Amino acid sequence: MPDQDHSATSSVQRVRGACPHDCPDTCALLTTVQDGIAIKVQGNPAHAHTDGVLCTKVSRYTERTYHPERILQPLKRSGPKGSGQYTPVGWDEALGDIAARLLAIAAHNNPEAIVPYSYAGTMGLVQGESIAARFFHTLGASLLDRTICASAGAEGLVHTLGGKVGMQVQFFAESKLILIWGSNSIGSNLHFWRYVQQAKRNGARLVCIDPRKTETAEKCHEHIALRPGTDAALAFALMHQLITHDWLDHAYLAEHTVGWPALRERALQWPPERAAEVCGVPVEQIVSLARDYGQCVVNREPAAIRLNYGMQRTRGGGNATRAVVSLPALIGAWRHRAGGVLMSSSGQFPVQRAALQRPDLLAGRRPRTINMSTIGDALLDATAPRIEALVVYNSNPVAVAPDSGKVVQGFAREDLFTVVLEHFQTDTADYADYILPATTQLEHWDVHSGYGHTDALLNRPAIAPLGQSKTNTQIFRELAARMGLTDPCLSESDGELCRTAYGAQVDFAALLEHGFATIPLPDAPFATGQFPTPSGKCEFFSDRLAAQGLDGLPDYLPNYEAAGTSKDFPLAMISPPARNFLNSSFVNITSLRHIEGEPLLEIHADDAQQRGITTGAVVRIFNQRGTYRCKAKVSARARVGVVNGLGVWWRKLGLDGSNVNQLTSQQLTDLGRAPTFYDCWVEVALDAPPGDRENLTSMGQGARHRQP
Ligand SMILES: Nc1nc2c(c(=O)[nH]1)N[C@H]1C(S)=C(S)[C@@H](COP(=O)(O)OP(=O)(O)OC[C@H]3O[C@@H](n4cnc5c(=O)[nH]c(N)nc54)[C@H](O)[C@@H]3O)O[C@H]1N2
Ligand SMILES: Nc1nc2c(c(=O)[nH]1)N[C@H]1C(S)=C(S)[C@@H](COP(=O)(O)OP(=O)(O)OC[C@H]3O[C@@H](n4cnc5c(=O)[nH]c(N)nc54)[C@H](O)[C@@H]3O)O[C@H]1N2
Ligand code: SF4
Ligand SMILES: [Mo]
Repeated sequence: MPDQDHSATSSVQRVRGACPHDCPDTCALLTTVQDGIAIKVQGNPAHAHTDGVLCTKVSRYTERTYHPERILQPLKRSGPKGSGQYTPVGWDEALGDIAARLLAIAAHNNPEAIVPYSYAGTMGLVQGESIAARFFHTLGASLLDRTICASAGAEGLVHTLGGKVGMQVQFFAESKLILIWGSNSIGSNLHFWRYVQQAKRNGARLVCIDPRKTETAEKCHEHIALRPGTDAALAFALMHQLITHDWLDHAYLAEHTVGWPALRERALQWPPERAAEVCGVPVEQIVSLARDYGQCVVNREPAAIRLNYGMQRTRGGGNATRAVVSLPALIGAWRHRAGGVLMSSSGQFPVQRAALQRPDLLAGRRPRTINMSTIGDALLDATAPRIEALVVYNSNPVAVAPDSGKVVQGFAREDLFTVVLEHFQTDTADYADYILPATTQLEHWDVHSGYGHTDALLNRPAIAPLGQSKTNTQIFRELAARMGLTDPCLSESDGELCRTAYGAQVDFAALLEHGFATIPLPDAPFATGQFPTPSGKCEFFSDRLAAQGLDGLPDYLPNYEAAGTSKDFPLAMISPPARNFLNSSFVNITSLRHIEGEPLLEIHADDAQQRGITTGAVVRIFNQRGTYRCKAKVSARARVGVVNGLGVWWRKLGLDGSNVNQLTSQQLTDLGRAPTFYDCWVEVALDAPPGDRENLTSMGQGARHRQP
């Protein structure tokens, strides 16, 4: 397989690929290429989950790929950090200088002073952590704890079900009751929503559990608008009702679970009235949901839960996940292929991570680990070895990491050497010493796993790399060579890496031929237990957690910054993703940004009225960490006491050059060391009434020089 197959012919070709974005759907793409130019990106109809359909974002992929602001040559900083001023330089100069700087830091200080920072800009196994990981492991650089999205929920899953495992997504179409819990499926998991519609047509009842009245909540039969971070309380109240009405599968509990007597005891402390108080929802809603769920065991009908990461971004996110994913075992829902729970399927892929990333290259060294979710504090920490160099790829931390006041202050350090591999001059790239032009998914090979279905995918390049862009892998290969790192694994080609990703576990010939391959799995994986836990059972009580000195049972842990507990900051703020962006990706795509409009704060009419706020007014949202200004929208999407700051906008496209993360904190979750984006108290005040142009300076101008 050639490394880069840029066969530009005059004919029209259709090239099979995979969507690289951090989305549970991992769609199969078909790119139409004419004379070497990608003219259309569509869904591959041969792939059942994709079904020929893509979301609006990726349907416009050519607009992103050929965007006039794409970075197509290496850039060297020519102004102060954060100014966004750069001069083009050749690859030779850029890589030569970066290699020399990194070598000097490694030699004079400590290789641990060098820190990689990456996440899921591409979810590709090759353009993600392959050569990059080998490079940093060879150097002995600091390790990165990649916690920014899902690690609280992941730990919750691991300590209950045994891994990131669950129902097969397509069987939701056969469920009779579907709880969509902490997820805006229509916005962020569109292909799952197709299965839900099928189920609905077959008479299924749909319940959405979400503080925000999302477009998904509107289309369900019932919406439970609980306070952020109170999901465990709701789960315990459901258990309470299942127990007191004896809507239980006693045989399943006896044979396939651990710790039922103890969990039962704890759940009995949660009568619905107590949970209603904590969650801020009517007690009848809880009782009726419990009845619906309980009837499924009585009638032997499948009940399914689509849990998603929206509910684990608060202090108790890990415990809440444990409580919710315990529910199916109480009613024996796992006996049905259309019953159980799905949070993430990623643990079901046989990815050969060690072969790809080669942790053995550490050769006995144990570098420290930096948590990506507290990068602000880490950059400002003066303890040796101070972070001296940061190499950022597949991520935009200045926009997406919490407590951005601190993040920006850290990135602005004059003594920090920062390299950013990017497609665009993001908020993070504005602080780079060098910006290196990376290829997009249309320009490189990759292999994909996913977290919302269980098909492996292959991505073929559709077009040649634009301008002087290079693949992430190629950039790290060349950097390694210039730094005198000679292990042959540092020069493996993308073709070899694609084959390494699954080794013999997935038929590579099938990937080449069809573009995807389904991982063989049982229809109802836990119908007879066989959970991948140490006990082989669903672990309500986890000995592994108890051994760490933690509670072996799930519990309800109130938010650090619970709604209504602070006199100064009486409102809770959540900041869920916008439908037409993907985290901070696509914010610079004009047609998509026009659909989203501008950064908005949704606020309930009662909360707005108390503060003299009307739709279109500019508001100040503030807490102990800072202030962020945007326009308000008085909206029934917001519940009383909770405001919604939508989307991860680029800071430089917001008023005053900031975004919602100016307000979020670096406090971490109970399990998984993850951020608590949706555990954030604020106050909101009127800044300027609607139409006051004077207060709308700098919208879209990029007040990019502003420091915290
Ligand atoms: N269009 C689009 N799709 C995306 C993304 C995107 O930015 N845009 N992001 C991608 C990424 S990185 C991820 S991780 C996934 C996330 O996918 P999901 O986890 O499904 O996340 P969202 O759809 O954002 O749903 C989060 C929902 O949780 C709600 N929520 C907030 N706090 C709580 C809470 O305490 N309890 C409950 N029950 N609900 C709460 C929010 O209001 C929101 O509607 O989506 C991916 N897909
Ligand atoms: N307030 C708040 N903050 C949040 C969230 C929230 O809900 N609320 N969501 C959080 C979540 S769930 C996540 S996952 C994180 C996401 O945070 P990130 O993983 O940082 O995701 P993006 O913001 O999409 O930034 C990815 C960047 O990678 C670049 N990229 C894409 N492909 C490639 C490639 O092949 N090579 C290189 N070199 N670069 C590439 C893109 O251009 C983009 O700028 O944000 C988190 N931040
Ligand atoms: S972002 Fe999600 S829905 Fe859109 S094309 Fe990619 S995988 Fe499919
Ligand atoms: Mo995420």
